[in-house]
Amino acid sequence: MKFRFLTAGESHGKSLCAIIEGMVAGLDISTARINEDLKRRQQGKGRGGRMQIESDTVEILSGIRFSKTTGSPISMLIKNTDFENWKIPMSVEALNLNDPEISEKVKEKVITNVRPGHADLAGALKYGAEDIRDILERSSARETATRVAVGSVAKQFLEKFGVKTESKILSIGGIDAQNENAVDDIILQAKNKGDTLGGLIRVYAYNVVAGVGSFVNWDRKLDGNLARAIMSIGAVKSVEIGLGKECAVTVGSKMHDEIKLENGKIIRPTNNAGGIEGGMSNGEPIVVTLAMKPIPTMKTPLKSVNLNTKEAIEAHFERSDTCAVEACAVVAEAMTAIILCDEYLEKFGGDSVDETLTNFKNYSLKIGERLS
Ligand code: EPS
Repeated sequence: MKFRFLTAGESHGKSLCAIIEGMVAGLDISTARINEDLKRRQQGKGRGGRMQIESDTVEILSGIRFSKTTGSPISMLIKNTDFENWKIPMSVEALNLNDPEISEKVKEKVITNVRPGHADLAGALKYGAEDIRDILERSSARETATRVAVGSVAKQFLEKFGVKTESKILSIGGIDAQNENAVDDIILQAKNKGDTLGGLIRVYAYNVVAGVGSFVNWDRKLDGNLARAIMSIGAVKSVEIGLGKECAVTVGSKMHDEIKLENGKIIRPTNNAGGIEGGMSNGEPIVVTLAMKPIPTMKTPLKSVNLNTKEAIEAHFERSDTCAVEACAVVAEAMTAIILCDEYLEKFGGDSVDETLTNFKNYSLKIGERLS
């Protein structure tokens, strides 16, 4: 992996942050573009109260000078405005719990009622947490804001190579997204019932050059790397490439995309492969479809247990979104861009964007000759 990143930060901690390593030097980065993507992630039908509090913007701390990358690690910060209300229960320093006022504020935010569908139960068992907040804070989807910021840097790199990523909502709660009124209705119904909704999202990457990824070993396969990246988004439960699971009920003659000649050029009239064959891009648009589950934090909670007292209780609820499918689409776009950015850097190498572009142009010329 050439382009890599780590994120840190809790949902109600002081801030979220990310460090990117491996971005080449000399790439123009627009902070405004990063902020546009962050804003897109905050929008969408069915979002909850937290998004009213936050207006996510990035502060770049390193790796960029006069708007250009230097080749050094890029570090970025996104502040949690809500932290103002969480200073005591999210304190980094040990607190004087003998002070009744402080102790009360800490106790108020202790969670012992594990939420089905979230990281709470397994996380508490794994890390030995008695207060589930230690698990909830980091497993919260708030972390995806940092991924969107990293994804925006990846997108700005990919644009130099003509690659564009895009996402589309296919359905929400089983309703075709084109039927906007019905979608609005179903979200309102779910909200009134204290329930939540998931949906189907499709991500496209256009103009990806053929030959990115490889068939020679499992961990170099582009589809494998994309699937892992998309599946790593908290609420995602399935990832499909191209025709996806339909391939299981489609005969080979209808499944595979024929290779034809048109005016002496090699073309593919169909794209059931979703732009990936043999773990490599084949020059057609890359098409990834993902299913997002309904958010497990519900106003009308499911039955659960108190992990400390073993009493039957209702799962914890603080605040949640009824539906965050539109936000998830922006995150999925970001993860797709991150993987493609890494693959481009792997294939074309270099330490400055000019060097990477020169390598890319040479390769494109060569394959262009073979395809026409
Ligand atoms: C989110 C921030 C969270 C939630 C949501 C997504 O903020 P808070 O917990 O303060 O309401 O709104 O995350 C979840 C519901 C979850 O279960 O992870 C965000 O920034 O996208």
